[in-house]
Amino acid sequence: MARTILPDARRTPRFAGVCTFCRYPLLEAVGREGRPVDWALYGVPFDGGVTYRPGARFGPRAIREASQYVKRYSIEQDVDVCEVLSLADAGDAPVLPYDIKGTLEAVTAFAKGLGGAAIAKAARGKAARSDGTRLLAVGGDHSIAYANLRATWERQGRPRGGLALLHFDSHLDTVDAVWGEKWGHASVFIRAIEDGLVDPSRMLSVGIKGPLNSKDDLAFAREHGVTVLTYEQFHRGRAEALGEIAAFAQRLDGAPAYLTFDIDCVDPAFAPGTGTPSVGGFTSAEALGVVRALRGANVIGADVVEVLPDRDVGGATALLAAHVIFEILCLDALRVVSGNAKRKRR
Ligand SMILES: [Mn+2]
Repeated sequence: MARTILPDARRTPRFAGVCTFCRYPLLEAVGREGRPVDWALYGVPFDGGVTYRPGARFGPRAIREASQYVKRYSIEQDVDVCEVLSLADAGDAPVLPYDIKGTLEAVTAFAKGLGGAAIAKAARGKAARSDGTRLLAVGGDHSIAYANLRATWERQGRPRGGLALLHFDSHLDTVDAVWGEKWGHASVFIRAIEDGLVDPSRMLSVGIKGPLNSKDDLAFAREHGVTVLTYEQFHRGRAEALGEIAAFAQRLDGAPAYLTFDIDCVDPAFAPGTGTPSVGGFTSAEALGVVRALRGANVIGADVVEVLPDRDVGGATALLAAHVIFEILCLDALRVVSGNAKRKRR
C-alpha cells in the first residue's frame, strides 16, 4: 500500500478541491498507513526579513496552487515518492508580520511539534522510517530558513558541530546585519553557523552570482571554509560542477544534511517572481539537475524560499518551486529505497 494516499485524479481532478502541497493530505487527515509522516511540509507566509522587494509572504499559497500538477513518479530518479514516503501538508506556521525574531521563535516552536516524535527519541520506535518526521518549510523570505534549521537540528538531538548544509542561492546570506537587523534574509547562515546549527566546513553554496556589494561579501564564507560553486563555474563546466556536487554529497557519507533552496539562484528569465533578482543563473532544467545531483545525500530537513507571486509571470516561479520540492522529496525516497534494498540483500 502506498504511504501517501492522494485524491483519485479521475474522481477529483487536479483542478478541483482545496489546495495542499502536491495534493498531499493535510497532516490531521493522514490515515494509519501514513503515521507517523516522513515529511511534514508547511508554509511560512512571512517576508519581514527582506532587504529589497517584499511579497514572498504570498509564496506558500502560490506554490500550493502551482503544485497541483506535480505528479508522484520521477522518471529521472526512478522513484515514486508517494509509494515510499508518507507526505503531508501541515498548513502554515504562525507568523508575526512586524517581528522577525518573534516569527522565527514562533515558527521554530510550531515546527518542533509537527508529525511524529523527534528523531533521537523515535530511534527505538516501530515507525516505518523509525526516525521521525522531517520538516520542509515553504517560504516566505530566506530568513525563515533559520527557524526550520533550528527545529530540525533540535529534533536531531542537537548534533554537536551542526548539520551539513546544501545551499542553493544567488547570495551567500552571510551578511552580519542590514540596517542594524541581524535576523533578516541576508544574515541567515552567519546566524546559523554562530549558533552551531550548521558546520561551515560541510556547507556547499551552489549558484552564487554577483554583483556583490564588495569583495568583502565573500570573506566570511572563505574564512570559515564554506565550499562555493558559482553559477559561472557551473556554466563553464557543467559535467565537472555536477560531479563536484555529487562528490560533496558522497563525502557526507550519510551524515544528516539540511537543504535550503532560494529560488533566486535561478535566472530571472525562468524565475522572475523573486524579491532580490540577480541575472545569469540556472535554467529551470539546470536547477532540477543540481538538486538531483545530490543523490545519496541524507536530507533531514529542507526549505524552498523567496518566491514572490506578484512579480511572477504565468506562475512560472511558483511552479518551479513546486517541482524543486518534489526533487528534494525524491532524494529522500531514493535513500529509503536503497536502504531497504541493502537490508534485503543481507
Ligand atoms: Mn537567500
